Amino acid sequence: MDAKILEAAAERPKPESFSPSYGTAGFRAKADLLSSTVFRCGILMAMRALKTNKTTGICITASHNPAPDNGVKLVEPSGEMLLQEYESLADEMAMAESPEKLLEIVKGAIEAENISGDRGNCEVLIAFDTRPSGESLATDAASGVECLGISCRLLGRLTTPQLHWAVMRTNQGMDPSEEAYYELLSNSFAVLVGNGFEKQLHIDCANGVGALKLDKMSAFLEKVGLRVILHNTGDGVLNHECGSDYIQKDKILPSIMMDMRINDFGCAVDGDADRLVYFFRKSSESKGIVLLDGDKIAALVAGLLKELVCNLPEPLSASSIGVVQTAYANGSSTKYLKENVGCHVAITPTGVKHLHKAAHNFDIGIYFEANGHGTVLFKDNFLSALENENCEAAKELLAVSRVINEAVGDAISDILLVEAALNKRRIKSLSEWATLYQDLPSKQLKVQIKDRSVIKTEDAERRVAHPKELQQAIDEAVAKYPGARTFVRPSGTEDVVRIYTEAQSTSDVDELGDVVKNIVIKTLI
Ligand code: G16
Repeated sequence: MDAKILEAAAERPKPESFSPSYGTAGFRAKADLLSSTVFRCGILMAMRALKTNKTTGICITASHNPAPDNGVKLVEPSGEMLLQEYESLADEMAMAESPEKLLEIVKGAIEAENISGDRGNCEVLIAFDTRPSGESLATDAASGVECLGISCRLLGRLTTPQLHWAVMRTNQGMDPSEEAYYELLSNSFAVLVGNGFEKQLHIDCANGVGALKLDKMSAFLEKVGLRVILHNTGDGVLNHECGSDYIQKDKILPSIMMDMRINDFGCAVDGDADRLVYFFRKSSESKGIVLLDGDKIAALVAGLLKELVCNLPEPLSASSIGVVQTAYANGSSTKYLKENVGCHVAITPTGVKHLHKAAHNFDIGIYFEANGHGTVLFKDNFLSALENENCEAAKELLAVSRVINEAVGDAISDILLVEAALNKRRIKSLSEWATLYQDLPSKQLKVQIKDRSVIKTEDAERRVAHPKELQQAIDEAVAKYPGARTFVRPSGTEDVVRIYTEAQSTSDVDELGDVVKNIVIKTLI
């Protein structure tokens, strides 16, 4: 192992001025900086496979980031993201300045973790998205895995959630193939919507890997009555003026979709198809859209699941349902979930890794970030209890648990969940869904500063803990706008500081957003 690591690491030196840091969802940077980082992640995930004697995964993607970026998402044997306790080891390995230093860290970790040489069931699955740099970075990751003497399987292009799903299924001893994914999801969807379902859905694929996979899946979906019309399928630039991040932040229809009619159902995924938002056109003259974001998806799904749980016999009807949100959740959605749906609401910092963990605290844990990243988790003993029930509600809850990708937020599986929920709740149009509650006006801005890591946050990122004068100035500004809310946090995926404002009117939101942006610039630039 020692010679292999020294030799392979020397072939992929860490660029001198590059300081990789494990962020919200793994490492991200300009693709040409990442060879050393990804190689080292290969070693780390081989160590996790050896430690657990199971299959782990690596996905080469920068998700919603611009095309020249790339990144790496790391997958535990459960199919979930890398356990947070290993993030500092990932940072240490990525930052090692020389092959010798890297080897010292790896040997130290192997000893501390008591990792044996037993290679029984170990394997690492590796996939990549459509970025041009994907394949060669996947080869770097594979070299890292092979340094520890275990095998890896290159699965080619997959969406991030498909890779998470394949890892989870492999460790469950179930068929992890793409074919099995399409079959399970569409068959479970059919159980939920029954015969005679007919629907047409426009999907903005962000010019990403989702286009390839939705195209493959379309035949399966057509059989169960869902006809998908795919846009931004790869001819344009990845995530550029298209995809879920663009639609959510700019609320504008991508030019290529101007043929959509006002009553058409539209949705958009991001570059690696782990986020989903829905939308419809405001008018046939303008490019403006009405957005149904992750908060609206959570409200729709929570309503359905609550109804199904209420229809179960006692004591199952008292099972806990919780929705996990972040500070970005619109205040109206939180109020609606608590007061109208009647479920628990928990707030965590941004990042699926935090929401996913909190969702495990409920029998049914629903989590969606406003940006459309989310899924539903079911406790194992709750599912076992459902297996022993013969009622319709139990059968439908089991079908929901199969439609959904419990490993991680998955736009493809979430489309089926949304469509099933609209069907079950007899919601006929997106405008009807939009009226479940009225969003408070809100806005997101980005500012680039010299070093965003100087900002430290607290209270689930709702307040700045450091620098203190930044929060003081924000408090003074927000106090002038009744019912307003604002927060500032450093992004963990892009080199920007994000600013969120919410207020009673659009003019207040615009004004307060600008005020806070100036405060950030004045305090930190
Ligand atoms: C990733 C994470 C999400 C997070 C988003 C933005 O999404 O998986 O949980 O909301 O980054 O994070 P930040 O505001 O720190 O940049 P994706 O879709 O890019 O993988």
